[in-house]
Amino acid sequence: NIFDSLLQKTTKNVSMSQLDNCDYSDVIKDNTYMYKKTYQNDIFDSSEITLGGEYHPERCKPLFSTAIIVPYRQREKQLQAFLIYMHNYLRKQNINYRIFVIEQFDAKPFNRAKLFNIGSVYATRYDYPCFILHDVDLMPMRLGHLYACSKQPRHMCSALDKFRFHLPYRGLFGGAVAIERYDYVRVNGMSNMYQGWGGEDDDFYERLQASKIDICRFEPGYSEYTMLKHAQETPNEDRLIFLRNGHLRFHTDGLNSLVFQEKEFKLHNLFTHVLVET
Ligand code: UD2
Ligand code: MN
Repeated sequence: NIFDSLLQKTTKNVSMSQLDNCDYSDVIKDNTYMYKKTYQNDIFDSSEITLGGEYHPERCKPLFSTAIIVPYRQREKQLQAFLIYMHNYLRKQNINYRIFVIEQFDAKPFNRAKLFNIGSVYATRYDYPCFILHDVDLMPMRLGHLYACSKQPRHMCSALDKFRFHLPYRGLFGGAVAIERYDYVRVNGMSNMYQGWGGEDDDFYERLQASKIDICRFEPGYSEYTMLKHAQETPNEDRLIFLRNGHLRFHTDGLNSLVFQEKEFKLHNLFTHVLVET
């Protein structure tokens, strides 16, 4: 039933490949526990990952193309761990993907949601039809959580170790979510106004609700995530006020009002790096 909720096909229309379609039935049945604390010491084999952190299965034709978008600033160790773990994890899923790291260059409070909007612009340039909006400190523990878009936007990390594997509230839509580009654009992306910690994920959920787009989740057994340890960031004092009147801004604050400056764009071996002033 996981498979039923996935889109039939969200791949980029690449070449007229002679290969057979990749088979995902094994992947989604495979609930192997992937997470181990030792990944940092493993010898990393980067074969088949191309410049910019893209992967394309070579033995079969992928049915899913996913842009993994990661908002980032000053979490070097976490980024290192994330890239290594995720490339090892994702290459086992037979999907086509690329990792975009959107780094905030300025010293203003961190603006997670705006960085996702910026990431969506770059992912669109690379023609990705499916976005996974992903915190840098989260790692999926079970192989079977396919990194593809479902028909409905999906909250992926619903069984997080930090929350003792329980969902704190039904409308939680933070951490790691999968959403089709079409739906992301339809709700005008996320708000650009949330600076500092908190609220931006709830605002995004409200946008989906207002457009009558329901979210979904896979079973908890497939949604176990671990969060790397870090200090609590400084909360945005205005977040509750913003949230309360957020609905007034859905159509004016988001992708259609996005302004930013690209400071640097670089293809690294394991990721596409976009450095921006917000
Ligand atoms: C929760 C949410 C997260 C977000 C946040 C509020 C879950 C599991 N997580 O995470 O999605 O809604 O609350 O904003 O529901 N970051 C940096 N550098 C910084 C600050 C943040 O790179 O200085 C990035 C990084 O990708 C990080 C993410 O922003 O993982 C979220 O920040 P957090 O991890 O401090 O927030 P947390 O764990 O409370
Ligand atoms: Mn975190």
